[in-house]
Amino acid sequence: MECDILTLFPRIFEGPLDESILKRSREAGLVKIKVHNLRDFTHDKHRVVDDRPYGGGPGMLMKPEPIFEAVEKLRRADSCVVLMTPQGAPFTQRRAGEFACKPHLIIICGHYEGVDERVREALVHEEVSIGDYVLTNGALAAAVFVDAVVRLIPGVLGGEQSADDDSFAGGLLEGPQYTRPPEFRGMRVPDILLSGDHAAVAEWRAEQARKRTKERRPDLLG
Ligand code: JFB
Repeated sequence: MECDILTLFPRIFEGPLDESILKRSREAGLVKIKVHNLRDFTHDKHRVVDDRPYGGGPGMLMKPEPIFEAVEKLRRADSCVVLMTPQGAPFTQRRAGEFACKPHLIIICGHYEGVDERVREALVHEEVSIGDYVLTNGALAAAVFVDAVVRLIPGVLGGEQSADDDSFAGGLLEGPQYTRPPEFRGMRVPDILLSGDHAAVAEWRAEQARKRTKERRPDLLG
């Protein structure tokens, strides 16, 4: 997969994209992520990317010209252009899996109060929101989006960390998990996990997952 990210704050991506799984999958060539500064697509002396909204109101909007110039330079016939916005469709594990199948993503991070509507009309295929809370801009949302999508690309997770085992993958939350030692500060690991009975362990885990999901996220049970 190739992924081009358009932002006014390219440095926000330096941390998340250069660590751990994302770093390794980039080095292995499984994903090619490029971060572009939208100011590089301006032509005026002050590299202006924002302007005041017609009709008045507080705050500034992103001007259409730098975004159009960037997208028209980067896009191909098979590109999917995504806009991060609080008005977007909720981003879910299912959506992440759909985006992981796209050969080329162009992600527009909004800033200020948002983008000129003509960007949506003419360039954007999908509008996405990572959740019902308010961020200061779209860059952190895009970093979350890319993280969730890239780890679903075949080969990105090693055999040991399979995406199939994740919370949500089976539509349920994961139950409790333990590692050594078998007793820590008087707290015991459940005997069944030490029993070596794989069928019994699987049944216990399934039951714990159902119980935890019912308690914490009954909405997931439908
Ligand atoms: C995304 C953004 C802003 C208008 C503008 C661009 N789940 C999410 N919350 N907030 C955002 C998001 C996503 N995806 C988000 C892009 C922009 C927020 N802002 C700031 C906040 C409220 N209303 C500008």
